[in-house]
Amino acid sequence: MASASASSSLSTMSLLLLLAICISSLCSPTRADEFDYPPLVNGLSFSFYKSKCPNLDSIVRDFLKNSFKNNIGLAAGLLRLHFHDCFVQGCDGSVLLDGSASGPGEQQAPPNLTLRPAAFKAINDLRALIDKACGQVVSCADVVALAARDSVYLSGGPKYKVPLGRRDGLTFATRNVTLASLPAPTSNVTKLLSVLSNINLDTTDLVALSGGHTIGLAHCTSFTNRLYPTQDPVMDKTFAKNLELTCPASNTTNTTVNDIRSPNTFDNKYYVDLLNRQGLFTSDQDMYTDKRTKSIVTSFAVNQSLFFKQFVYSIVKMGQLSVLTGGKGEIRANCSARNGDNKFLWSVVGGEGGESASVF
Ligand code: HEM
Ligand SMILES: *[C@@H]1O[C@H](CO)[C@@H](O)[C@H](O)[C@H]1NC(C)=O
Ligand SMILES: *[C@@H]1O[C@H](CO)[C@@H](O)[C@H](O)[C@H]1NC(C)=O
Ligand SMILES: *[C@@H]1O[C@H](CO)[C@@H](O)[C@H](O)[C@H]1NC(C)=O
Ligand SMILES: *[C@@H]1O[C@H](CO)[C@@H](O)[C@H](O)[C@H]1NC(C)=O
Ligand SMILES: *[C@@H]1O[C@H](CO)[C@@H](O)[C@H](O)[C@H]1NC(C)=O
Ligand SMILES: *[C@@H]1O[C@H](CO)[C@@H](O)[C@H](O)[C@H]1NC(C)=O
Ligand SMILES: CC(=O)N[C@H]1CO[C@H](CO)[C@@H](O)[C@@H]1O
Repeated sequence: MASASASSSLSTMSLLLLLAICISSLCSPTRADEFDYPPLVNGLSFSFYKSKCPNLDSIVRDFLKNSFKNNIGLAAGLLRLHFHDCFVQGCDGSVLLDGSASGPGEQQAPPNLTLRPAAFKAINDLRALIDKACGQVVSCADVVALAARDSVYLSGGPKYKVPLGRRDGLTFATRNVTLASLPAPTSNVTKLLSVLSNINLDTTDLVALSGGHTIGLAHCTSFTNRLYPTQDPVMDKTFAKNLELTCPASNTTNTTVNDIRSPNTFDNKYYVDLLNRQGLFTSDQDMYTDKRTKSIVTSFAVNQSLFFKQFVYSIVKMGQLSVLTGGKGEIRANCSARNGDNKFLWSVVGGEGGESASVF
């Protein structure tokens, strides 16, 4: 490689170039830069906490790595939490608000009843660790986005960067707003595309983001519309028979896995399921029926790299939906409560300048 006789100015230049690349951290052993990213929203950046909380990445990664050893299902819970946060009035952490203080928040609306309590707990636990290391500088909405990212990576999926700098919202999402913002699993592609187009997500985003169903669980009630009173003719017969055993009409309290081929691994097998008519929800399987989405499904089923590449693009896009930045919103002391509703805030030291003072 090192050729002494080569033009010295050229080798100096390439050395400098290599150095420059290394300094901009592209030289780390595990690369996180192989993907295309959508344009970043004003106020968000990949290096937002670089000086304010230099160990943020490793705090989140190490905590989740440990947590997933005992409960890999938590990864699915955290990924879904980010989706719900972003789809309902933007990625502002409002999904985390405990509604009991000021009326029903997103947690009380039907689609969210199946969000995992362990995911909410993990966000609060992470928040406590981050506070201890850096003070109250990282928003809960950013913690959710980071936790979703690491859930994908630690489950076998792509390693990607998330832009940071979101602020936490002050507005509760009402039950109605939540219901209108989150599509039901009984939706067909027409309905899904119409919901997504309201927030500027397109057909490819729909297919790529639905790939989140490569991990996690679903309750029978999310898909028994395809079993009773009549079986959905699109569904594979053996698959349907097994689902009927898991979810007999007389008792639909059970759960089953979203992706029968590799339920805990973030891979492209979800799309292989769809090709085999083993998608769980109408919203999943209809993407292989509808002409607008069928070829995208097939392209992801045969090429995992393509799926990963598109998933990264689409989830970073999703992660920037209606974010609050700059001086908007706040940095919550407790992810479950707005600072103004937080009885315990007086005991918080090292809070973000000015914010705690204006609370009471
Ligand atoms: C396109 C519209 C979508 C619909 C209709 C939908 C619907 C659902 C439903 C009904 C469940 C099962 C809830 C239950 O019965 O327990 C579920 C689970 C899940 N969804 Fe989606 N989803 C959609 C998009 C997404 C997106 C964009 C992501 C993330 C990128 C995602 C990630 C997940 C995960 C990881 C689970 C498993 C959660 C767990 O095991 O706790 N979903 N989804
Ligand atoms: C919520 O939606 C229901 C049914 O569409 C409607 O009756 C109710 O008035 C709405 N509530 C609010 C607060 O908008
Ligand atoms: C899709 O669902 C909507 C209701 O959300 C319904 O009006 C429409 O007929 C359905 N389209 C097809 C092709 O099934
Ligand atoms: C729940 O699902 C399991 C696994 O498919 C099945 O063995 C069990 O009988 C189901 N429980 C009920 C109450 O149907
Ligand atoms: C359904 O099955 C579950 C688990 O087997 C059981 O705990 C529950 O009581 C059953 N519910 C009904 C309505 O039979
Ligand atoms: C799969 O997708 C990747 C990423 O777009 C692309 O570079 C590669 O050529 C594709 N592979 C095949 C076999 O088409
Ligand atoms: C955080 O806020 C929730 C909701 O108000 C409350 O139940 C909980 O006790 C608070 N946690 C801490 C550590 O203050
Ligand atoms: C809109 C939607 O997905 N609603 C579902 C939310 O979860 C409950 C309980 O699992 C279902 O009954 C709803 O259909």
